[in-house]
Amino acid sequence: MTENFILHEDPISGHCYKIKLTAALLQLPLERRTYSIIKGETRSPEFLETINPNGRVPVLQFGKRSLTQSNACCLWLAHGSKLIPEDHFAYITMMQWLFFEQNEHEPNIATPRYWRKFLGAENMDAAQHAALPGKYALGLSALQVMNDHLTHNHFFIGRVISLADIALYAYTHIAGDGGFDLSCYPAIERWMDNIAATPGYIGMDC
Ligand SMILES: N[C@@H](CCC(=O)N[C@@H](CS)C(=O)NCC(=O)O)C(=O)O
Repeated sequence: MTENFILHEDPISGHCYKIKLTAALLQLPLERRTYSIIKGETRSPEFLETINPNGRVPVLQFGKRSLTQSNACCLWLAHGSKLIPEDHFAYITMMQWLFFEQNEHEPNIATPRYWRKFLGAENMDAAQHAALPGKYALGLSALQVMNDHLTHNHFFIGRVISLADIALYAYTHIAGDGGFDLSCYPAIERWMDNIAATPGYIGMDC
């Protein structure tokens, strides 16, 4: 792939990190344009008009085209690479974990991190305080599902790293910021070490 990629991002975002990690593992250059979610910069009229009418990052731009949704951006970057299994069942299984990440993992693990680390308990409204216990319970359940799977698997799809690992690693490795204790999940801890040992790995820079 020879396109010039521009990533519109906020460094505090795990979703944006997924794309940077994918590009790093594939040695794809990525130009980064940063915005502050906390300052509302993705909601400015200019951002809404020229970058993403949905007011969110990440946005991956290439030529006249662009994509939103972190996992879609990773799929575009990794097309035809070793990060996407060739076998059809393995491919669909990878997609299954990407949907799990968006539906069951991220809403319950990333959101408490954002509220605790960036918003602060004193700035959370009543609805957020009320939602927190339910999010913790569902977050713990998602981590248990991951730990059970990884007890018998090196990576999410057998022995080879794929986008399923990248997508789930992004908010798992910083789940402690949201109050989750990862030492209760030894298979997840081993898996995170395996990812960090992958050639080309980069950490999250916030
Ligand atoms: N499902 C989307 C989530 C995108 C998202 O929620 N982005 C957050 C940052 S992690 C954002 O831009 N929030 C700013 C806002 O909503 O104003 C993805 O995977 O990319």
